[in-house]
Amino acid sequence: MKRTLLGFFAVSAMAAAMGSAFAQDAAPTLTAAEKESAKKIYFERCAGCHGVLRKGATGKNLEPHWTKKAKDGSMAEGGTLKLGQKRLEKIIGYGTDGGMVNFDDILTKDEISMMAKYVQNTPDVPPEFGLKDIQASWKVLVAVKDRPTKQMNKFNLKNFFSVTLRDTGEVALIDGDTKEIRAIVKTGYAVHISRLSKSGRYVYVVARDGRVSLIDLWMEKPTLVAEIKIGLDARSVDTSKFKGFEDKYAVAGAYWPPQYVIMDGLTLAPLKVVSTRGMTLDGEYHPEPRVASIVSSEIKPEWIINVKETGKILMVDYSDIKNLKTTTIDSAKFLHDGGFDASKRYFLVAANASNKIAAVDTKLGKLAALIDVAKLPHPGRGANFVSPQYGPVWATGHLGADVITLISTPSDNKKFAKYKGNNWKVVQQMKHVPGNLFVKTHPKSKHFWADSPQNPDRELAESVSVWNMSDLSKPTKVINVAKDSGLPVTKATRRAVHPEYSADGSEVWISLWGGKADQSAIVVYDDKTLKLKKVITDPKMITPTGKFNVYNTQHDIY
Ligand code: DHE
Repeated sequence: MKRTLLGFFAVSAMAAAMGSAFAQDAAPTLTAAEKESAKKIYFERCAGCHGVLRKGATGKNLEPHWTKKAKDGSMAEGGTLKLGQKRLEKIIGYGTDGGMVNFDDILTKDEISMMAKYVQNTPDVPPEFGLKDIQASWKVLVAVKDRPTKQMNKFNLKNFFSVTLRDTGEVALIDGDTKEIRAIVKTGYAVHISRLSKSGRYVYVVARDGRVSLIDLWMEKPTLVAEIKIGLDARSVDTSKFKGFEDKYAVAGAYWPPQYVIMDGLTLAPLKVVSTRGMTLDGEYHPEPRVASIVSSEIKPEWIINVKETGKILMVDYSDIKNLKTTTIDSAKFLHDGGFDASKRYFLVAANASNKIAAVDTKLGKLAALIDVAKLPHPGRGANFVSPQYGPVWATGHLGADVITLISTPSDNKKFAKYKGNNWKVVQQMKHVPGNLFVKTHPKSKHFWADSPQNPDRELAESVSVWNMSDLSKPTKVINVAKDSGLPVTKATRRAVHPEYSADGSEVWISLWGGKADQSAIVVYDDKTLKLKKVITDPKMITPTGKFNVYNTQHDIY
């Protein structure tokens, strides 16, 4: 059986059927086939928020001590009513006010009932995936000596976009100047994000099945040159960006097993695996502290690695990986995504289930501030601009609140000295709608873009909002991207997601994330006029989500 999280799910379903040590206590029973199918759905749809071991993070704890009703009617710890079959079915079907989305349009009634039963059973523990397994999965498809020594194509690579085609497990490399798809590269299951090497030559892609893919943009056609699996479930990847270490190392973080892996930047050869298991901020042992976002400092040879469940931010010094030095910064629990401020000295990360933003001073290796914000902050990498009233700010949107939060960030520029007293304070909340995932602006733009793909209202989920920097009190325009695309209306909501700028800041690209069986599109707007410029679509354009412009990603421009 293949070593994948899904493979594990299949094995343990068989074991359950055979009445082995995997057998559960007196929870609702499932047939072996149901259990297998429930595990697959749990991994694909639920584990990201609730954790493989169901200990809870962005989503609630789903262990039997509180999902399963007790015969004697006793309450869970803290006096909470235990959930039970009916309540679970309602939650899965219709979602919650706490931000969980409804699944009644994705799962059938029977599947919802099966999932409600499944989560009342004891979670199974998937296998480890150490250096031997990682090594065995490693493939170099084009050796470094066989790669070109100069760019072999005439493309303007700076304005390429690496686009996640989520449900086909591919990325599309799209030429930003001509809008042509130059290559589609097979990556991994439910591919997640792309990051760029410091030189801008290599694209690193991470998929949810733990696969990291390395694409060389200098070849005649962008080509996959190496791949590896760093775990069974992963979300983050980055490279070494400090002077003298350009393109030398890559690092990727896994959700399962909870670990990060340091690799050779040119071949992905695995060099070191580091576990993130350990104590939370509360001093309790956690078996599944997952690696969330990773960013690469340009002012020190360090990666900033955010460990979700422990609430600890690791500053990992890669200048000597045999003697790895790590500064551990306590922040707040359930760290998720984040990005640098405009100076690139400070890194701001959402502790989303704690409704906080943690700001790290990467120069001093210390927490600079812990800022209370509205419910479920979700910045992506955030957005930096100079507010006419408050000076330099970093912005985050929220999944669970109808605002965009602006936080004042420090600056060495004397002209901003008068704003110093505001630093690390929430200086403004711009009115938006809940269900926002990503915000974006560009140093050359006067506009600020925010999506709302998780909003339950179809029209809002299919639209984006744009503000003019001179008046942030309300959006100047709400653009219905699905309508603009001209694509036929389908059963599935076509979520408008992840605004991304072209290298020169003149265009904004929005993904229209439709159903798996539907053709989707990327819709391009002129940033000055906010007018539709181009709809990029193709039969192969299935479920586009994140888009990563080479120049902007390489230089952390957002
Ligand atoms: Fe993401 C970034 C985790 C679901 C699109 N997402 C991130 C990061 C993490 C994360 C930890 C930061 C990576 C970094 O910077 O190194 N995402 C998770 C989840 O755990 C979650 C909630 C559930 C899951 O099971 O995966 C999840 N993410 C999604 C989606 O459903 C999205 C909307 C569509 C998709 O393609 O899967 C999605 N996530 C993205 C994107 C980014 C991202 C586009 C990068 C934003 C950026 O501009 O950098």
